[in-house]
Amino acid sequence: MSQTATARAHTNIALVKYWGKRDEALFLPQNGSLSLTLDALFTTTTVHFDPALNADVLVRDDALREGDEAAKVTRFLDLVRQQAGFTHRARVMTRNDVPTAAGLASSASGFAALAAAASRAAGLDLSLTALSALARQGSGSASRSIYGGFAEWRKGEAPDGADSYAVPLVPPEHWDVRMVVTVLSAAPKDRSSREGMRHTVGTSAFYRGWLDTVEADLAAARAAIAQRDLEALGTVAESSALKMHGSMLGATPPFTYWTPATLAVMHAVWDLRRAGVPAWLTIDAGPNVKVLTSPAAQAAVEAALAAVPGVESLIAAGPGPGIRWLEAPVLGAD
Ligand code: 2P0
Repeated sequence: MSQTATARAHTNIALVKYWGKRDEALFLPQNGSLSLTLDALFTTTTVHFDPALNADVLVRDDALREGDEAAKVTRFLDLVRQQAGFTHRARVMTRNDVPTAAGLASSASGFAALAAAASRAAGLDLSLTALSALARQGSGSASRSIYGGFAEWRKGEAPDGADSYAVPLVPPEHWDVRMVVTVLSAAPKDRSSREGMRHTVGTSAFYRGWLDTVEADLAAARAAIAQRDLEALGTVAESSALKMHGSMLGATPPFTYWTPATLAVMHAVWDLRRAGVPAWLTIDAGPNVKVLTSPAAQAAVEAALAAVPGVESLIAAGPGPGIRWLEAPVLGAD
């Protein structure tokens, strides 16, 4: 076996959201989702299986990581070791190329890169489909970061998760859209997406309503992407995000990831639209608002968002590539 491999994966933003699991252990979702992979935000990871190690070692962004974060990586590597049929421990070195303080979840790019690097280092030659199903078991949204451009995670029906993986819809060259991410000055989220979705599935009076419209939203998003219809895609993306966040307001007790600055940015986006600028919002399990727009309108959107009180910085991204294996390793602290 090769023992060492390096891979890079880009993060993705869901336009039709994943919110809720039907199987927590296997990371099987209640609903399908659809996303855009971004060029500007990515994770690069080297995995080295070493028979001399007694335990896995995780170095992220030049610092040794322990506790929950390392435990999740070990749990994931156990899946790879099981498939490969050996028990060697690994040294994992990973680097997040995400602008400082972006406050963006890196679990999608992180587990996609880890799946690609660890499987290759273990000598497994997985198809992209198998790689997506593997990445899913680190973090659901990671299943979609295997592919560039637009991708859809099919929820599947099988109890063992065999048919729950992402498929590519169109490559990045198909359509140049932009996503402008607002980085808000806010306290870090106090409820993980994992816990937030569990609480919503278990207690929300609106959860059934959330599920009821997902299939139609997926169909509308697929058609909009095929036709490069930004208004149609933006409309369904904004609707999906707001329905997801509405389901949290229906939970017992209710909760939200929004802050006053979140709401201020939402109003700024709606003002832009009223002024004829193509801009639609989406929000994940945190306060930051992401705005879908066109290359031509990007400057106007950035100017308007930068002027909203509470917006600390902006990150603009376009469609990015899928998983790649690299020659050079990530060098971590010894
Ligand atoms: C998504 N989110 O579709 C949704 C929308 C956040 C809101 O996937 O528990 O880190 O690891 O499967 O993938 C973030 O949750 O959750 C997420 P787990 P994940 O992008």
